[in-house]
Amino acid sequence: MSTPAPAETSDPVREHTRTGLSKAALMQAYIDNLFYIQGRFREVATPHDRYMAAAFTARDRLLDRWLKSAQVFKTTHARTVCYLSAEFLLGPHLLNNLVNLGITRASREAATEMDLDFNAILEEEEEPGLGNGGLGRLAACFMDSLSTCQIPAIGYGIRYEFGIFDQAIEDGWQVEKSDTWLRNGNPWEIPRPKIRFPVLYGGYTQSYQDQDGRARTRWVPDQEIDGMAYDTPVLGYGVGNVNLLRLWKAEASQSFDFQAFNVGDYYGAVHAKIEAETISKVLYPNDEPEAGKALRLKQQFFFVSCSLQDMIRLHLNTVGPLETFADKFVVQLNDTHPSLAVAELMRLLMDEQGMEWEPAWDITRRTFCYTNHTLLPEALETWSVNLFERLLPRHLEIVYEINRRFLDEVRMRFLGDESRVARMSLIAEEGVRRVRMAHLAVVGSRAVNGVAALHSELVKTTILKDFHDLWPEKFHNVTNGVTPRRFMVVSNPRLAHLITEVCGDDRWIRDLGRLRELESHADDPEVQARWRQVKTAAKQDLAVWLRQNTGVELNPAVMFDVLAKRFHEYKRQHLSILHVIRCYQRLKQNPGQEMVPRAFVFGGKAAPGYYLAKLIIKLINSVAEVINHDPQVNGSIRVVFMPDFNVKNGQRLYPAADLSEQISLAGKEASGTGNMKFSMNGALTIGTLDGANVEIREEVGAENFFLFGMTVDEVRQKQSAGYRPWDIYNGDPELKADIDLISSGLFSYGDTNLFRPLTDHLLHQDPFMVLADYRAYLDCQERVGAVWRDPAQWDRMSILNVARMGKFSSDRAIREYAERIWQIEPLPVALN
Ligand code: RUG
Repeated sequence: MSTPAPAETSDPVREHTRTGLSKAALMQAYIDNLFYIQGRFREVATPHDRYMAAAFTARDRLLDRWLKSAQVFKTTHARTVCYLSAEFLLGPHLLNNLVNLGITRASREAATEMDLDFNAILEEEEEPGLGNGGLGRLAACFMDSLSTCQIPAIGYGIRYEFGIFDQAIEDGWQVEKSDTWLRNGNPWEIPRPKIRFPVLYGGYTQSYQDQDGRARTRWVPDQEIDGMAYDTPVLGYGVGNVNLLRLWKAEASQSFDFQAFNVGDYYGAVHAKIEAETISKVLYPNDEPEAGKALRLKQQFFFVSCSLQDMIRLHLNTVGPLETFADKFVVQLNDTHPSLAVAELMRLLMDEQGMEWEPAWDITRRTFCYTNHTLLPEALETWSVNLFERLLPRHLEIVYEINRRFLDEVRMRFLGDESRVARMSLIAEEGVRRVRMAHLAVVGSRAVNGVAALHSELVKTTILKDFHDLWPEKFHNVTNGVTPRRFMVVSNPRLAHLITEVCGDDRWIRDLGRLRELESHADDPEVQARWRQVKTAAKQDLAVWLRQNTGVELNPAVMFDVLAKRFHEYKRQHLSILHVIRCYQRLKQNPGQEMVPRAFVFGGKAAPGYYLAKLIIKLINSVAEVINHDPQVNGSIRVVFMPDFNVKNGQRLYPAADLSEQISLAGKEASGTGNMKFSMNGALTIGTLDGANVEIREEVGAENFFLFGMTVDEVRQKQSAGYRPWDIYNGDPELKADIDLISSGLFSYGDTNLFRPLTDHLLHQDPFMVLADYRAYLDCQERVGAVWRDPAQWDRMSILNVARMGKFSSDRAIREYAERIWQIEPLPVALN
């Protein structure tokens, strides 16, 4: 293979190798990067070398735009959103960046001309799994949309050395493997060794008088570590705006090391270094029990403290006096994980910057906004006062003082209502005293929002009702959204291409409402045929991947019925497997029975310590084993578990799904975002009236959505009337037969005990009312089957689903935050 001609001979006007967007410039850049960064010539380059060279080629182009953005933001003193999130589930960068740069085609052509396999290069990328699921992925979608909507922003988080575990399936069980995403280097980040801040822990506080005779508090910590910044540029789609994702890595404090060396304690210094670095070592899986979480509290404080110190530094360097801090920055707290920021900003303003309480509190309250993502009591964070005091003694004093002043306000407003005062306190007094982080976030913020209309209503009427009574104007809803760049253009290029052709242009990618243009084509047989071809091609791709990775063969002609999300009882993966078992029994009992053939595809991780969730994974795999090996049924139904559901694998699933399962118990899923991703890719939804399903159904039309199950009110009524799952089991012979089949040992090589914890739990407690919704779910699945038999009808519904998904772009969500909550205007950065 000959070396391609350098850029200047193929372009009339020579483009810069590092910034040019033509095929020739990209080829030259790739070769240069392979040589000068990877130190390889083409004949010996490994797949990884090729990926790195391609990544650096894209990154140079990002940097060019980033520096221009930074200049604009600096000179205009732009108001800036700081998005504080313990998780950013980014997914692979390369193709997303090529799409946003507008150079996918040129890159593909450049690769072909250099005899490189473009898709193989993309596959080589290891994704940064710095999040658990929906919450972390939402943060990543928001970063994309903030840049695309031209809102100046910094995402602040933690650069975990080990992200969410990789999931393997062994003997049907989930096995966790450590995620070593950094082992081959990360070409997207830029280390900033000079941007580092000390983070303090432990010790005690002292009172003293300052030079002006004012009473002050000094914190004497017993541990100091450093946070060092790593920056990743985030480019918007088709714009010049690049925002910054700044993740903090924990390192031994340089001053502490120095002291240890001075007294000759070499091993002590090394030990301190190791201990310091553990703070950003590993992402905690959620849904884990409380024990041993001191490190998590340390992590939360670590990134919050670094981020606020960084904001103060930026403010003092550019704008000036801290009195205007809240005009320069608005800080969005993504859940309660960063809510220590309220106390830490108070400390920094008072103890470090010498402010009095009142002005510091005024700034703090004007700076923060808080997003709630869950109503589940076990997910609402609290920290024991003892642990809090041990790690953050100064912050506990500040929390107490915030609480004292706040409860005075409550008492004034609700005279004599001491039970309300106890409910609203930042400290839960019953049992072991605990700090309620959601209360701290609400009191310290000027806006609070839920993530879907139903969820935001429930926030106001249940968990934060007392706060809503006090400050109704603080409460908002911003329904979640997802980025159509990653979840349509990157994941499903065939569909994106077809949509662009039918709509006449690709403006829908930045303005998703334009998908409405598809509506008038929903009945067009030619569009329908092409729509179907696109779906079938995606199903073929998925089938190949699943065969290679699981050994299970799927027929792309059958309905792909997909349930992929984190495993949790409230999400009710076990309801779906009961349906699978029902199909199996029906086929076994009535071999001639007409049944719509289906491939049931499951995916998702369970928290390592969540036994029942892991048992549900085992059950799915065990049912799969029996069904897939039974020739009497395996022509009609197959079951497959996709291992290691992450962003990259999600991108394989969304385009290939015909049916999207969104079957949580009403009132439990705050929003869900997978529901949006599936629907955007033409899957029809079978779902309950929960989270954003409600709004998806409103948008796509009730007739294009398969609804089943109890409403929130019905759930409440049933619970208060005394829910008895045992009676439902006894009253429904099919349900009884399905559960009995699990208990019989058929799926466990005769072991009748293996699944007992699950079946017993369902029969006697069933906290998420699987049994109560079983019959409605089965009936609804019959309706799904009936529509599937009419392909034109199915295709029409699928097209209409996509056409009406405009609302669920994260661009819309970000615009709502910008207008209603942040009061921030777009600041366009010119492309050239
Ligand atoms: O469970 C929620 C999802 O319903 C939601 O769509 C997502 C983004 O808002 O956040 C998820 N979530 C909630 N993840 N962690 C929590 C609780 O900390």
